[in-house]
Amino acid sequence: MSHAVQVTSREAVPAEPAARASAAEGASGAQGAVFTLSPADAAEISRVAQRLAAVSDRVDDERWVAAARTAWEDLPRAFRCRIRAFRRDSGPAGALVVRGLPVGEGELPDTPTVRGSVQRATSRSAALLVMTACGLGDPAAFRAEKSGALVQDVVPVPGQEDFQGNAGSVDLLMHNENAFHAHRPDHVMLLCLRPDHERVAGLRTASVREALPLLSERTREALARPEFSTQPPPSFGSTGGPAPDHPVLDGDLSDPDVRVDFAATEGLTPAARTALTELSGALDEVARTVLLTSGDLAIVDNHVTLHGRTAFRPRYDGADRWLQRSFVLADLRRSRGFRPADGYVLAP
Ligand SMILES: O=C(O)CCC(=O)C(=O)O
Ligand SMILES: [Fe+2]
Repeated sequence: MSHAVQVTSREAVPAEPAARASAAEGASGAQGAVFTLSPADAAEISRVAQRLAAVSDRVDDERWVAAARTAWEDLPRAFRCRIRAFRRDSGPAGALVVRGLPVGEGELPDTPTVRGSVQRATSRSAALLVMTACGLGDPAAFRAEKSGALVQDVVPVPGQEDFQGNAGSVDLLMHNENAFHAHRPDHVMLLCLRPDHERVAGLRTASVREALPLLSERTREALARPEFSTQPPPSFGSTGGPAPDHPVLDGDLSDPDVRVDFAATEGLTPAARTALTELSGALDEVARTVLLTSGDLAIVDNHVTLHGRTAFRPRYDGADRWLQRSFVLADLRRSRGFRPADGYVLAP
């Protein structure tokens, strides 16, 4: 299972992002790892999610999250095993798409169009996200972003087309989620309720595991020095001062964590700036694009994989692209000092 790569030579290990796509379990092809639910498992998940949605009408109710943790145990074994395996090892692509989740496609209301839109009321899709968060760790949110809701809408907003955030519809640059934050999510989950009209909006993911062999040793060393500064994304309000300077690559440098947001991270030295440019090129070379469709859940390992989105054209007619998003913290206790009353919301 080791992802350690030989990093002694620039050409040592060619990445193979263009490997054949395959829907097989664990396959890591052009779309990364894909896990397709059987119809029987999807039906069982639907029953569990509907039961859970009926337990309370409020998502951000700690008792509902506790009920979701219990309900996770009732989900089909194959699904739980795949999620838990991904938690242990997110693979070369550091991302997994689960296909065929029951999001109630035919019964969905119009896609929201307002900025900061969140889901406070329980629903089948909210149940799916919060149960899965409990399988990966615990759900979490940030008070300063989308009002700290555990289930957030990712929808295009009129007038925000050029915004570098999930309300926009131009290319969204590659980023680790909340890269500036000491307790950034361990996993980002994006559940597709509706694709865009033209089916061109692609979730892009790029793993440092696959980009690393394309980087020179000098670049890897430069990225491992704490010579980078990352600003909070525009979706955050004020966070009370700048985050400390940090390295982009951290940990075991044969399988490092990556921490960068190409819209918010700057190199503080000429070598750091050059290294960022090289990293960006390498990530682009290994990036995968997946056109999420209704019932697809993308899970991104935010330690090793960046994500972004290709451009699309919203119509604001109620049938636009609609994802729901939740964050996961693998070890909630570590962020206790940021979470008032031991809740799920980090503040500031
Ligand atoms: O729209 C997408 O596919 C991804 C947006 C994004 O980066 C996010 O919601 O965190
Ligand atoms: Fe994001």
